[in-house]
Amino acid sequence: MSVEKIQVPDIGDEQEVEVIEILVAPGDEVSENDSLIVLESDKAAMEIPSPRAGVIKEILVKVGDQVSQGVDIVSMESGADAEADSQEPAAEEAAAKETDKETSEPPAKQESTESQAEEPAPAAAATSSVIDVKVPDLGGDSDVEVIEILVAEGDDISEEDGLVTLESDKAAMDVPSPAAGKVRAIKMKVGDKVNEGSLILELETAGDAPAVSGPANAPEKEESSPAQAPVSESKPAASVPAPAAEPSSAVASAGGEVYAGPAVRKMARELGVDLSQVPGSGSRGRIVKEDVDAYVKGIMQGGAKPGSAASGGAGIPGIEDIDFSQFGEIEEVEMTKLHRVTSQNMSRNWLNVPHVTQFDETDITELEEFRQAQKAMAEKKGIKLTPLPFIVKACARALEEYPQFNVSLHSSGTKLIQKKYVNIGVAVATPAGLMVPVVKNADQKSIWEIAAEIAELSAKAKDRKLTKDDMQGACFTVSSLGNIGGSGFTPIVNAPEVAILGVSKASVKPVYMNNEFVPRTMLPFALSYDHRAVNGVDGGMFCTYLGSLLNDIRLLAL
Ligand code: CAO
Repeated sequence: MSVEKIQVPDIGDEQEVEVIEILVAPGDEVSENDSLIVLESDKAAMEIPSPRAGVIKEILVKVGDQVSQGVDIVSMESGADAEADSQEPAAEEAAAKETDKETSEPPAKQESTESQAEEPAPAAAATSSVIDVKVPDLGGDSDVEVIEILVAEGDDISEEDGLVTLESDKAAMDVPSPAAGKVRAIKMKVGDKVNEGSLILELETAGDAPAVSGPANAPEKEESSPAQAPVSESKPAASVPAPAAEPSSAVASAGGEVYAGPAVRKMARELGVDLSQVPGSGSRGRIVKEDVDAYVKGIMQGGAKPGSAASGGAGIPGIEDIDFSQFGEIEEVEMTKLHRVTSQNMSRNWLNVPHVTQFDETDITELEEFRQAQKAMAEKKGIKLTPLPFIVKACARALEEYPQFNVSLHSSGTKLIQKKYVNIGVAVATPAGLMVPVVKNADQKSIWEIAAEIAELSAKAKDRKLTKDDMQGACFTVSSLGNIGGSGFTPIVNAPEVAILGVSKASVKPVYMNNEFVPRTMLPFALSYDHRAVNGVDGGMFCTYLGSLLNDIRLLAL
């Protein structure tokens, strides 16, 4: 056994590249070719593989370090066959393993391209000239797919601007322009399978551009043409990076879960976007520029607030508009303002809140008997006594018992705001849409008072007479579909509240009690909560407690 240092292998002509991820930790057992770190230049991301199996002893770089060929990455204890005294074990091992001459002798290859580059350029035209820009050295890859065209015909581009993104099963890479100029004609399209030397585009360059035009697909001319020399000479990193470092392991899906090309990574860095948060819409989930755009747009519009009803926001691709008239008669109907606001709030809440919904049911036979017995009194008071005020009162009591449900999350993600008051929102269906007026201090009110207030608020809601104050300050919401039907639904938390109760229709069911089935009135309900604020055990306890209060309403009097 020997301990050796694994170094950054030949990484083309890149001088300094950034360590963007460390993929191993001390004590890790790695196999030959397991990736150790991810490096990223502005042209490519690459994983550096271990040249052999071993155990990681020490990590010698950290994220953010700028490294170049020969820099120590890790120290590793490897088997007896490991040559500890190797000057450049990674590069040498990789090179030794790679029988392909092209990849085992990258320096020679570079030299040869450099010598091509050094060939005297034909007298530079004083006026503009057109050069063929071709796919550079692909590090042994062939039939690589064009997954993005980054320029359009007529575009003025600078040297180094990305032209196309190519993707093999190991890497995605942007091919940079060898010179500044105007894109005259694009010669490939997304989906094409290309190889080294394939014509990408014709570029009109300024007079003394370091390139001259050459007929496409003319290898002879291509080799001797200075037009190609800059591509292969000065941009080898645009090919699959680090051919000497096992090109088979150089992948662009650097950064663990993140699958994005260098141009997208650069864009994300510039915008401060965490790519791990961006859903990719490209092939195999690859993140493309449009995904980053959509993500940023979603944030700018207020977190996950959608730009339109069809867009989910938060980088989620929108749903395309379809011409439904092709299937039959249609009519476009304007949404009311209330409907639009509700729609946006629903999306915002759905996308921001990690929901859990727990279902339960409780025996309200006695509650119903009591309620029926109060009908005469209710009529006298001019109040309609439904199960709802009992439910609101029971929720208020449960919030007192489980104050972890009476909180809001601070946007910093580091604090909870604990509320010491108990206001309950009640969802009211109106012809214009859904409204949620608030029964304030429900914990301090009698069931009669709550019933009267719900009646008043829902009448105001239906008449569009609710004030701002009527609608503000809820700690928790009750949404009752009990008068309609259904045995359960998953209500959406009305953020910044952290929980909502969905009530379904009570019905008489056979319940096994005291060794026999007896008819009981069972009320199904569902509690949705924000799992960031509330854990499942609390959810279960809240439901059980709420059920017990409705099962025996005498408990509400205590
Ligand atoms: N099970 C069985 N019957 C129920 C019930 C339940 N869970 N809840 C209410 N009922 C009964 C009532 O007792 C009443 O019958 P009686 O007159 O015989 O007593 C009948 O259904 C109608 O009740 P109601 O709807 O007039 O009164 P309510 O207090 O239950 O609800 C209100 C008031 C304003 C909340 C309700 O009218 C409403 O708008 N509900 C819709 C809420 C909603 O849209 N939620 C979804 C939001 S998410 O899209």
